[in-house]
Amino acid sequence: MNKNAKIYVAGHRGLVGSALVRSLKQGGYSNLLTATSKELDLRDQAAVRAFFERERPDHVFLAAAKVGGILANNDFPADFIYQNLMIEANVIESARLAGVEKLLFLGSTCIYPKMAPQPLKEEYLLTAPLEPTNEWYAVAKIAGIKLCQAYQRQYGCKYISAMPTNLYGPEDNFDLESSHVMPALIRKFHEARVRGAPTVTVWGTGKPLREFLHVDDCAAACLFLMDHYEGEEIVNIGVGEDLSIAALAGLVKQAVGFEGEIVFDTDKPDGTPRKLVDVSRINGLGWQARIPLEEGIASTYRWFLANGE
Ligand code: GFB
Repeated sequence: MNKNAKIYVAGHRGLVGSALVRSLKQGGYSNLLTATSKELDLRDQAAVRAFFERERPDHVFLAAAKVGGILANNDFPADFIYQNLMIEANVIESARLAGVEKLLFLGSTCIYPKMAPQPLKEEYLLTAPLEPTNEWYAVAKIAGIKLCQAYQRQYGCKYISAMPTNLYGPEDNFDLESSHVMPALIRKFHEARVRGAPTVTVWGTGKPLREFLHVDDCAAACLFLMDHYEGEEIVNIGVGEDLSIAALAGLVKQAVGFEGEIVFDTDKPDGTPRKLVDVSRINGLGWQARIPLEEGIASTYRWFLANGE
């Protein structure tokens, strides 16, 4: 990307979008384009077309999405499939019509089959059934991947797709009902310590395995791919290591300084048993994650103390 290129970050107030804006600013990109959801409803086709027609960005990072943790995905299937399909279709088609040079679409590792071999290689996409708690979101994200691939084939558009593993970091959603596990645990352990509560409840059995990538690493990977990748195939973004939810709870407990017990609520869903990505494609291109998990948890907790409470 040219330093003066006009770069549109869709979803700039979210976890990934805000990290992209930070990274782009740090990298000296000064011509950034953003719009809040009040200014531009990405589900509104006419509004999105008019925005692209008027603004004509050179590059687009498509980080806008309806997202949430395991319970939100399970409880609001219509919101997750409809809103994501609309956002992707509107942005991708409008980008083509406005002559956008390059677009990066952000997917998720829940696009892979529930029982796929681990680590998850990019070619496992669409080889077996999805995890039921998030199949609505996953189907929408798979449609986004297929839009990019179809636009490459039919129109020669340089639209690429990246699949980040579970992300965490500043600007995350810390609402206990709709959030992902990392922000939920940070908040639960913090509040329990402050209240002097004897226990913290962790959902599920604690046995599922997950991989966690700091969102600043994810943003760095996205900028890297925008500059160095043009293929039709999707690219995983991750660290290549995972841990159990029980082990994660232990790390967050330690970072927060909670001294009570951890209790597991097995009435809550576990979701997919394991989700570890194979990072050989992105490593082979020349990019690697840098932020160790303990350091990332500590800095995210500091951010929560300063902003999130
Ligand atoms: O992060 P999470 O909601 O999403 O949950 P998924 C991961 C694991 O942590 C599950 C457990 O096994 C949860 O049961 N967990 C334990 C908790 N305590 C908590 C808690 O307090 N809150 C939450 N949220 N989980 C999502 C998908 O799956 O991952 C999305 O639903 C997306 O579509 C996202 O792909 C990255 O990793 O299970």
